[in-house]
Amino acid sequence: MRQSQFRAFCFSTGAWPLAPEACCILSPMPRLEYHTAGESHGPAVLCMIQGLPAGLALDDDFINAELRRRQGGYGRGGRQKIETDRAEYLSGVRLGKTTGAPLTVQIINKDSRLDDLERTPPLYRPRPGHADLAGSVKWLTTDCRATLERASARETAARTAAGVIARCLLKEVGIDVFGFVRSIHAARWEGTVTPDNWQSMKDARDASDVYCPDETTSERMRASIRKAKVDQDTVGGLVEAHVLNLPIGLGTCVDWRDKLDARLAFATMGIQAFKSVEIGMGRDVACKRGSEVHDPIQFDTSKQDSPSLGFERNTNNAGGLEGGMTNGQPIIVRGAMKPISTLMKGLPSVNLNTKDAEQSQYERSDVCAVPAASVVLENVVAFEIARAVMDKFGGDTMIELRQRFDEFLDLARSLPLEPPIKTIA
Ligand code: EPS
Repeated sequence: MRQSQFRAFCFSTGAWPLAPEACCILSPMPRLEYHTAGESHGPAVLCMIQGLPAGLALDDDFINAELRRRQGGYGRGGRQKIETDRAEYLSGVRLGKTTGAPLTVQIINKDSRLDDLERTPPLYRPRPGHADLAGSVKWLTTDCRATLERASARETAARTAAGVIARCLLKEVGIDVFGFVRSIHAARWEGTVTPDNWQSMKDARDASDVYCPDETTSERMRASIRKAKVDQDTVGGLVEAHVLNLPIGLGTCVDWRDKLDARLAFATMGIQAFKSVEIGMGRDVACKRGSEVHDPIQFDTSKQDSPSLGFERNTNNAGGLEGGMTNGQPIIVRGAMKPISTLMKGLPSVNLNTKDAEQSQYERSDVCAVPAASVVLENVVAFEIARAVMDKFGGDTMIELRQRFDEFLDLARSLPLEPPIKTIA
């Protein structure tokens, strides 16, 4: 059994055919995975990634540029003027390349003041929509501070770092990811992103401080954020990530846990303040007929050498995923972020010590973090794609990964590998 098959067997059955220690010996590469740690006003936020192959060159300019982009966007509060997020490696990197050992990234919090009670006081009046109330009861306290410090979207800096590192791996096999803001409050861009126009859309997005590729819609988005600020209110929106140049067959239809759409939905819903996720046409499929939803298949010999192998579609309502697997079209993931739950004017709440009706406590916050959320989505999606790449092609080293990736495409292009089975008429 190949190492990647062996790992897949262990994961899909949940049962170890041998003692777990023996599995570690047979399977030295853990599955690509990451954990984060850190509080918003603690000393740092961190992520630890395991399962990265050795020999992956880390593009620090790219990684730090994405961290800076996540800090930006019109509608942010005062915190981002304090922070200068940068990835610092604590393990798993030597001379700019991964070693194959667990990789730890640290992002320093300059606004570190967790134990300073004057600047970081207890919070007894929970904000509706925030983790405050549920967390304080869960941990049997009336002070919501510890909950909110960990629940804070500051943690997405660590997840962005993990995702950008995964993108360094994806770039090596030609896969690109592009994220942008589709809407903020009522201002929505109706344009289409395709494999032919995404590069120019990316330039347009980068010229917009709300990370939307269309300037007219960007202006309406800014106006909506300005108005919310004047009203001491907040606004949410829709963000979208497209993954391009994917080979067919990442993910699986065999086990529901590893269906790629399921993994993407899980990762998207894990982003702070996200309340829904859609793939491709999303919820609109429910009110259409099959003939209006499913993307007809054609074969284009001129595209035989592309990762789609020439199997083309004029539409992409499936968002690049059929049966939990990539189908050669771009993946399209859309997430809805609710308005930030910290309102300057507060919302009706209860003092957890007295049970008296009081307005929720105000904490410095953002009016709108949808642009930042588009960067987070882009990168958490990238991590899931990188995991699917590693699941299918595996390898302790980047050399093996690239070789297996190319070999698979050669085999797939050579189909049929056996003469078709003759059927009785
Ligand atoms: C957040 C509150 C604000 C945001 C923070 C998320 O932090 P502070 O209370 O320090 O002003 O700025 O987001 C970040 C720090 C970040 O880097 O994205 C919250 O309550 O979720």
